[in-house]
Amino acid sequence: IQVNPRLKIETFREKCPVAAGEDVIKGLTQTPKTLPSKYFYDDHGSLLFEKICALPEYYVTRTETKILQNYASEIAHLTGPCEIVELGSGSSTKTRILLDAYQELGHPLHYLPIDISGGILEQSAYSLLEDYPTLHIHGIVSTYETALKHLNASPLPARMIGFIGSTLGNLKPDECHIFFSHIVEALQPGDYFLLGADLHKPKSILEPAYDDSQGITAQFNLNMLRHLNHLFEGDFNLQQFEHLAFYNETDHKIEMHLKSLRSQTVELKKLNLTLEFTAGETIHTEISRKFEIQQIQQELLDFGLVSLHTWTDENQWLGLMLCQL
Ligand code: AVI
Repeated sequence: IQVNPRLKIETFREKCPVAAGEDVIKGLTQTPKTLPSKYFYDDHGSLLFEKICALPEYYVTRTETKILQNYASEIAHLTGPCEIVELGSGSSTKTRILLDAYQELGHPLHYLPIDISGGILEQSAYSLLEDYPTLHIHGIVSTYETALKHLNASPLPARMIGFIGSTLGNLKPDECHIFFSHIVEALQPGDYFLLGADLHKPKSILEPAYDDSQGITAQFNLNMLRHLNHLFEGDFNLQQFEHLAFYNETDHKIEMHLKSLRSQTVELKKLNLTLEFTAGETIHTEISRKFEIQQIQQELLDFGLVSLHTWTDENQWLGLMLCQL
């Protein structure tokens, strides 16, 4: 029961677990085996990701937070009053910096967080409502694609879709194009897209960020197997897989894999799937691409998104781009 008149949360679930698992079957029956990175994010995975964001080696969150702290008021001045939609909102920590900037200008606050993990979305929504007395929240628990299709007209003169945290890097080039087309469909002419992108940098910075000394990223990667066990009655033994992360310098991307430590058989009962692993065989669980600003600006332009301004940090490790349709 939702009792707060300033809060509405909608959930769009995929129809049935077996249909939802078609991508798992496809990924695990091909060679080399792969899994979609969306399966990182059950509630536990989302909490582990929050921990990653606070790791000393994981520069992404810290750097983007600094950029937002320095330039959120410029963003609010450029867009004027607008509904803030956030894809992959998680704990909405960085969004507070934007909300503060819009609040300071006296703009009405309408926030539409979208996250696949309902627990973290709801928790952060309640905490935001306490801290921002004029804020209205309409949350959507679903995949980005589904949520973008269900957006109603913005309650304010404009809408800004935020995709920060460099999650763009987790999409393959063809997925990126499909994603941009969904973004454009959810915007009206004059609306905004705020995109955070992780930029090229030395391997010596990148690899520790995805293979940290406390082993939190390893837990995050392995949690995908626990999540699949839960969803599809599986029997992955997490002790028998190991986290691997390395920078592929040719394609400018971090690759994460899970390596089978021995030959073993794994069953996912609900999917009617029996899998054989050889010792050393890997499952590719994530890519995290690193970009050049001009390359993304050109891609965005191909979708009619004109870059208004790009902000960066002192090391030029991250770019935050504001575009307009
Ligand atoms: C969510 N995404 C931007 C993170 C990244 O950096 O690619 C996911 C992540 N994977 C391992 N560490 C963090």
